[in-house]
Amino acid sequence: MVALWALALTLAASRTAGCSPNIVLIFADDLGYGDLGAYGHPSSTTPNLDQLAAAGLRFTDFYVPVSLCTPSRAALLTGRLPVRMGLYPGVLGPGSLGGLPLEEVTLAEVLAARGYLTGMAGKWHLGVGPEGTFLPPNQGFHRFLGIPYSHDQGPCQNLTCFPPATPCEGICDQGLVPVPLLANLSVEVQPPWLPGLEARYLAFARDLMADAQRQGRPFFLYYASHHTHYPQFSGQSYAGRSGRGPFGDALMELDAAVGALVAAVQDLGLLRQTLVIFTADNGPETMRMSQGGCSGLLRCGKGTTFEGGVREPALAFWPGHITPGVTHELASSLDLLPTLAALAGAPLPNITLDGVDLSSVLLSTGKSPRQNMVFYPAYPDEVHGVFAVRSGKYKAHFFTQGSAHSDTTADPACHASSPLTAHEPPLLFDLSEDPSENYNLLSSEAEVTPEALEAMKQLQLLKAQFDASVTFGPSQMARGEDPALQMCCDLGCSPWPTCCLCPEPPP
Ligand code: CSN
Ligand code: MG
Repeated sequence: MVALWALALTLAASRTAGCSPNIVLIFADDLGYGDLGAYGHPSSTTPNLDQLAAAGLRFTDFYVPVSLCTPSRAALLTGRLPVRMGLYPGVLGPGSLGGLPLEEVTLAEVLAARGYLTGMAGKWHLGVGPEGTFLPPNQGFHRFLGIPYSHDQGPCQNLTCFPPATPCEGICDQGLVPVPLLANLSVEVQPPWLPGLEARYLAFARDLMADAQRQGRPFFLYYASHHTHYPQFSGQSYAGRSGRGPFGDALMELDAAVGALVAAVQDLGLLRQTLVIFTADNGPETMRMSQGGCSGLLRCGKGTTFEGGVREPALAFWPGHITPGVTHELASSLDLLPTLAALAGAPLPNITLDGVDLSSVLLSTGKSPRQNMVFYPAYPDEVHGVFAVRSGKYKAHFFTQGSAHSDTTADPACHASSPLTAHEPPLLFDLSEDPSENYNLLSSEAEVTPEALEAMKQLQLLKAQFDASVTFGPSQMARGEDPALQMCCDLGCSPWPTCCLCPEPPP
């Protein structure tokens, strides 16, 4: 055993600078801290993710800055807080005029400039815009196959069950175009049968990897799964098989896709040259009850700044470079751009970044340079600023607000019925002794310690300094919606929008 560890460390130390690793970044949708077997879920079936956790680095304290899809994805791809880019309030819709501003520098742009072949499969949700201005091909991705927003942002009934075209349970938005599957900037199928997506995405991923290898360049694959977002779906091999209902079946198919991606890397002989990262955009949507995912021991879920909304599972797997283990270092999706840029030897964009380089954590050469983490609500404004701040083991909530996304949990503080509340003094939790945020160290019943008072002062100062330093970009959501911007494969057809139908070619 000792010899194996020593070997792993020697390999880590011998990592040659300038040899840019391939990168597979897998991003799950609405998946909570407690959903994976490796994070303690008792009835999930996630053997491939559990294997990545066992053979890679498993983060216990990994955060997204906002517990909602669009802003979380913007943070992931730019290393910047979404308010800086105007990605607030809420999420983008199919007809939104706004999107991820083109002047933002994405991870794909950083890596493409370094010679990577870049591709994205899956859910974008960072805007479509006129002529597809905001789509991935205009944001650094050489190739794109996917749905430009959530699969419930259109009439998705009949799309989620097996066999195709059977009526399914599940609620999705009516009066919008059927969800399109795009290949680069054009509609490939409208609407695609959702349980068939994974096979298409995997074929896309294998082609990207093989083409990059043939061209003698590294690849960056961003694999943004729709699975686990409501309404859940899964292919024939998974429906009813997980032992955890529709959510578990969808998760099981995502898990199998992760296994297939790693197998594809292995088949090309690239395991030691490929860093695989897995995390998710936000915590569980508990308003869907048992179909909404699980935050485990953490409080609340999606739409809130409690731990269940913002703390996510995160795994990093890179045989020969990353020593298997668990890390309690503070880390964030904001850190991926600077970290991956450092590993790839790519220069950082000349712009304010909120992420830090975590390569020392990945390669076990040092501690996390991240000391603090700030959390914005789904509907932020400059008057309230950040709702919560974590520094070391302490987290202070200056404002809390429930969210409909976190309805039905046992704790009313999570629910939409809990209004925006200012806390003076803040709620203060010691997350190492109390990760569930149960025991406010500053409550009137608590015996307030000097350490707690000191932590409170430090966090108050951090909030004040941070809020004063951040400029909100003009809201992209405030640019409004034009239903005519929705992508339609049959331009000029009627009756719009139901006529936007371009079925799959027969098999
Ligand atoms: S999200 O889920 O896109 O994963 O955040 O599918 O906040 O109004 C959120 N929302 C549709 C959704 C709407 C979604 C909203
Ligand atoms: Mg989401």
